[in-house]
Amino acid sequence: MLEKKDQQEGSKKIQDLAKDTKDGSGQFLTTNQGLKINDDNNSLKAGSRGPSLLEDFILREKITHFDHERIPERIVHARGSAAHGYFQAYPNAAQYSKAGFLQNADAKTPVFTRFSTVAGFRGSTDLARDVRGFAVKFYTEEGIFDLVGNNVPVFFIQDAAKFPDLIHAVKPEPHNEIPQAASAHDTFWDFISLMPESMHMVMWAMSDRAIPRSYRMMEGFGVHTFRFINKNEESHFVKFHWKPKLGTHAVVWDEAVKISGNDPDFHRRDLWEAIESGSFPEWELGVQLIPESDEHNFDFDLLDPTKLVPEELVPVIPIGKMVLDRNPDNFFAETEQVAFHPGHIVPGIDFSNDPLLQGRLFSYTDTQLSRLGTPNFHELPINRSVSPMHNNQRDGQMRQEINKGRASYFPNSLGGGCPYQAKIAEGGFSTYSERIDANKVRERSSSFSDHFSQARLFFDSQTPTEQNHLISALRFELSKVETPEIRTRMVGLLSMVSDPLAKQVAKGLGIAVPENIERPINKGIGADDLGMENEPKQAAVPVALSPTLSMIKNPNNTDTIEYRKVAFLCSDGVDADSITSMKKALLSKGATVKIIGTNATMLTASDGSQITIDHNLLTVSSVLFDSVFVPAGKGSAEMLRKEEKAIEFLNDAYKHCKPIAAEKEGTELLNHTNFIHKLSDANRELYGIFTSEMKNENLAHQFIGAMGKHRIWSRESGL
Ligand code: HDD
Repeated sequence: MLEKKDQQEGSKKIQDLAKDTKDGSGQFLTTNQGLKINDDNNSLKAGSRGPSLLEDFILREKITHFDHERIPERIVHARGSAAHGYFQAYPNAAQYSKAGFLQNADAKTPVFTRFSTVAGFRGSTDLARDVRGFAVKFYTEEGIFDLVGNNVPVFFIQDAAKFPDLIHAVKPEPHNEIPQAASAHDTFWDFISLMPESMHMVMWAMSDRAIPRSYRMMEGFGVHTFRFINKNEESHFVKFHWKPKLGTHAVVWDEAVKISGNDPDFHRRDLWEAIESGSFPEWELGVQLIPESDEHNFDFDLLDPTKLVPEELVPVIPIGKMVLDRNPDNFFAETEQVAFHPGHIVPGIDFSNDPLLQGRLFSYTDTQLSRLGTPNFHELPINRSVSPMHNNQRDGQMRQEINKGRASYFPNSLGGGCPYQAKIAEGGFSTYSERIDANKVRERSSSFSDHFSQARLFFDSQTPTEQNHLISALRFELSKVETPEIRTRMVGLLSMVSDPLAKQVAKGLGIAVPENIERPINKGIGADDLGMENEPKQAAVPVALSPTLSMIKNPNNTDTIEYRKVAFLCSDGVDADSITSMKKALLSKGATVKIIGTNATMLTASDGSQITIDHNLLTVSSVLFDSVFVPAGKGSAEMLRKEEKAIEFLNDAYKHCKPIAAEKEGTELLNHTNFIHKLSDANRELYGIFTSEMKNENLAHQFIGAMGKHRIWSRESGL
């Protein structure tokens, strides 16, 4: 939680933004030129029924501005949400990198963090099966540092040259612009089936990682190997990890599809409401550090972005935490105009030669030129540094700064030699002096050619539940593919990852796993064209299983239920005490309770008291909640029994493996569901159904315990 003083004053960045923040309350309406407007409802006309006059400069200004309100959306990651917060280093961080923001454990560095989906347009659903962007802008005292990562630690391709192809393939098809925010179509799988290097990332994208429960429950990764430079100017390779305090959790696919209809803003709303309610999302920043001398000690290449470094080989060391504690004031000015760039670094951090990263270093400034329209985008309030910024760059569209003096060049004598260069001791940035001795070649290193071992490590490390979800996702996606050859090629590639996986997917598609795998390599689309010297090979991975790759087994998950949303299904005649006692127990653990009623305003409880309804049953579904409670109350249970939507609510909650509790007469409602009769009294609790015919203190305890496990996965396998 923020200290009171910080909340009032805001961080240095919030104070910086305040210079440009405007509030019209208590003010006159004016034109952009400051002229007070007397009538904003009527245009200037020749007579009250006559034609409008061109002279109407007030109308023209208003309409012209409106006509230009939109800017091009991001070519990827168009759909996103962001929040302000701070990063605070742990005392150990200073030894690993000389970066200023890692030196002082008492200092809070302002951050602005944007989460996004990749493929969908700006208005698409939050619950698309997709990778999520996880981009953090650190406003450090030494300049901006952007950590522009994803919620998946690897990428589809190894070289930036393939990025436009990948994105063309996954975006809606060019002839009919279908489908929106979905990879389940021919062009995507055509491309993937010809790109064996994508197989590891495909495993992640088809796993439940691609349908997170919340932005607050996602891990984040810098993906590439970067460098940390310490005070002795020594370099270590570094991989960045964000570990969420609330654990890493997902929804299930059927739920994702239904959320998209019920509330396409589900993740955006979740982030916004959590921050508004004071339940601030938090992540720990961790690093895997590898000395330069160990660069070649792995069975994969550290420069290959389709590989991760298993945590069992190199542990993640926590070096700080990020807390998001403030929603933006204005979506466009902040979330839409923020410009990230993996090339924004500070002394103490540097790049590796990962060819994907190297290409990104060009792309991000370039894209802002077309999106934000001018090289002066760094002057936008959300993008400007809180550390002093002076140079000899001048002019350009929308220039805000008024630079004084005659000298806009360096060296100069007319300006006293200013602004002057900083020595390294004064904080001047100097690139890590890496020795390079090589021929110029357009090639890919043979050390990049094992495309399957880590894909298999990922699949094998999942629980059977997660493996089943992954298999279903592949069956779904490939069933949407219309070209049979693409399906066959994909199943062939999958068999290089895992036989059981390929067989299961093939079964769902009604095809056989091809005996002679038609690898692209054999069709002349492979090695040479992809610049690979060798055929895709398989190397032994030194760990057989990596539990951190599984969400269900993830050792970082805790049993917190903070800000989990619980639906109380109610109608008139509900028992007010039953609501109060369960609510009290849930709130004490940080959960949120919503009263779902059969109208939009008030319920009359059995004791005659009035209870405010949060949502009319008509407008919500159980997919929007983490668990369901049916309180006691004969009248309420009888009314709900007649509501088809109430029964569907419970059936879906059961199907999506969510804990369900019911008290006294509330339990009667469960008799009308499609699951209760499959369960014996003895195994109900095992399957996350908690009922008490009598008032029972234990009920809340059991219910909360089950919510802490996120889902009751035994329902999928056990029945
Ligand atoms: Fe990228 C946006 C993450 C590869 C080119 N990328 C963008 C965003 C994220 C990432 C999170 C959204 C930032 C925001 O919220 O504004 N991108 C990644 C990761 C990659 C990656 C983790 C691989 C490890 N990207 C990548 C490549 C290229 C790009 C190889 C081009 C060669 N990415 C872009 C872009 C975007 C972008 C076109 C679109 C909007 C923007 O930059 O500002 O330049």
